[in-house]
Amino acid sequence: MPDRFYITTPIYYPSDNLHIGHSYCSVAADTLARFKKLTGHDVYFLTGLDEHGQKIAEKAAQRGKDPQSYVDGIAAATKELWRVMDVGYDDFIRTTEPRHERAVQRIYERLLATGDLYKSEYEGLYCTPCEAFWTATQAKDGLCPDCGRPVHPEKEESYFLRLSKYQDWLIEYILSNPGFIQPQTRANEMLAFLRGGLNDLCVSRTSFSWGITLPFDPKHVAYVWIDALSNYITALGYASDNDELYQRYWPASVHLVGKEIVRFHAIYWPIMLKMLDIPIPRQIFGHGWLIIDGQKMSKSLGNVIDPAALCARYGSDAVRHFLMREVPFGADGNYTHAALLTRVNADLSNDLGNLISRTTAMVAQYFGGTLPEPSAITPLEEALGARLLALPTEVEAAMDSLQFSTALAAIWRVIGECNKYIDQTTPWLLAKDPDQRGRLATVLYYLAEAARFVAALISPFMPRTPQRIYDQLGITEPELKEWDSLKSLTRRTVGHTVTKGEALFPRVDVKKELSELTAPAAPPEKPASVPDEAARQDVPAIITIDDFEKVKLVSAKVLAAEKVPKSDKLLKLTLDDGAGGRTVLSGIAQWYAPEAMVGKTVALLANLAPRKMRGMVSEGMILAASDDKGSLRLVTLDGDMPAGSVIG
Ligand code: ME8
Repeated sequence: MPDRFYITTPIYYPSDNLHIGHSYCSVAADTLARFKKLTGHDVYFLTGLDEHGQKIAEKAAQRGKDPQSYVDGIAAATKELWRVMDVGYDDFIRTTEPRHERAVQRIYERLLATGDLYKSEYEGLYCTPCEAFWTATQAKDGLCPDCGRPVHPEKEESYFLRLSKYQDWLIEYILSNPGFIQPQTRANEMLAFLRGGLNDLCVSRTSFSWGITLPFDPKHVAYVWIDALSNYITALGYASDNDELYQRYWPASVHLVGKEIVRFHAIYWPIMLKMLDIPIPRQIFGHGWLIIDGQKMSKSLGNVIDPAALCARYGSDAVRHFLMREVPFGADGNYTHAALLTRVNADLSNDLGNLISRTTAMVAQYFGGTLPEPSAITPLEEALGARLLALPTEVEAAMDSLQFSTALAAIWRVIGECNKYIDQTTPWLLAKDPDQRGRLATVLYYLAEAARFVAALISPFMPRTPQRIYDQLGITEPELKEWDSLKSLTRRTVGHTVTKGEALFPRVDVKKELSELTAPAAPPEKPASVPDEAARQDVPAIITIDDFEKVKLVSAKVLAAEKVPKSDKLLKLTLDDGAGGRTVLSGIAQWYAPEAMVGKTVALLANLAPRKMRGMVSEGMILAASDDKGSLRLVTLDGDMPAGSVIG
């Protein structure tokens, strides 16, 4: 019986269309799922959307929609994105589906029956974007420790999970199962968190209704994280009439998650499962973030990259290859268009493209397009053959520890060796000497075999390219594309019709692409009649006074100002904000000399998430008016006011 492999991505918040950071995890999960299928496992791959919670309800209201139709729109766009990126999931679960809602209600009932779920009262500081409660010590300066946005006090009668009871069990489990939380740094963080002591977790809300109603107390809706985590079992039919998939695939082999949500998966989720007497997942892997200019991508910072646009330009295989090759899985990595384009040219167009085009062109030219039978081999072929036969094991070892970039690096080392082998064997010289016909045949046969190995091994990463390689090599037999066919070199390819096709990855003009990619998008054409939903989404939404109250504007006095080294635009301002002072970097250097700033009283957006720029942290933003002709004037106060006076 094949080994079972159940892999999941987080279910994403449909608070906006997904960006390349989200697709990073989905591409990793898809790649691993495909690799496990290739190596003969019985694979199940789950993804989906986390559609409940206050944040989604607020977002829908901002867009003037009811939550369900809002999330329906994002769900359709997400499925389309996965289609474009070849993310071939087996199931896509949405937490608003009745199958999920019913099962979550059963889960709450079962938790209540165990006595580990109880009713009490909660008071704390709540971060709406993260849907998480914090203590005052955790939320320093009133800001969420996870996302840096402001928290607000919230008090409610709630249900709690008795996490504290399972703290020691979990510590013990993590210590005796080193593979459970990976990479190891994340396990260490979780152990430190657990040793700090677990508070019981508040798992119901009465302050909003966009959630799953608790069947035994309908004033309450399920805490969005319990609702969300449950997806990994509800999608398999847990607590339903048909739990065949659950019986077959649970426990999950690996939950892939971003590093900031490891805590939910490695602490709350296993404890919740333990309470339910369900086996816990075999592994939680916390990957790093794709960073832009030192910051996590986010719609509100306006630095998101749309993966669909990149796929349309360079092909999804190129984008997938970049995502899996550029950064070791687990670490953070900077995203730049230049790095993507360099990968396209160096790895795909040069290394891989050249190997395939040189091999197929030479078979076409020297053997009329029929792959010849090899004759005697030399130490060069012996070495290349040994490298090819060792490669699948090397790739599998890297994949088993989720080191996608190591696996690709190993494949590309062999591609490099093949290109070197062409230079060493100089087939174009062999072709001139009729006595070397056998030698030439051997060289081209080995190259064609190398191309076959490479095609199969890259297939989990780049699902489209292998078929293009097989077409050129004339390989139609499914068995010659399988994992087992990589256990030996085969003669079955001899006699195949080989054709030189189009270049797999045409070279890109980096300079031209960069200028086009960074140019602002053309304004959308105005619809002739009623604006459609998409067009309407770009119009700033009408906000209520409650929305405005989230913005903390205060007067601040500029104590010192200086130019930021190596920047034409930025001034570093030291401000008295009436609360101990802060530093703000402001892009006003073209309009204001540093000395002209000192002594001014400005309007400060005080609760903006801190932002790293040029190695410094800017803690807020000062307000200014600008026009489209390039003028800019600061907003200052009409008269004297103490620093820290509230504006609004
Ligand atoms: O946390 N780079 O949803 P989410 C890499 N609904 N990964 C990134 C990223 C980036 N720039 N930006 C986001 C949630 N992600 C919950 C999950 S699961 C039961 C519930 C990753 O949409 C992020 O790290 O905020 C996380 O793993 C995932 O996208 C979903 O984030």
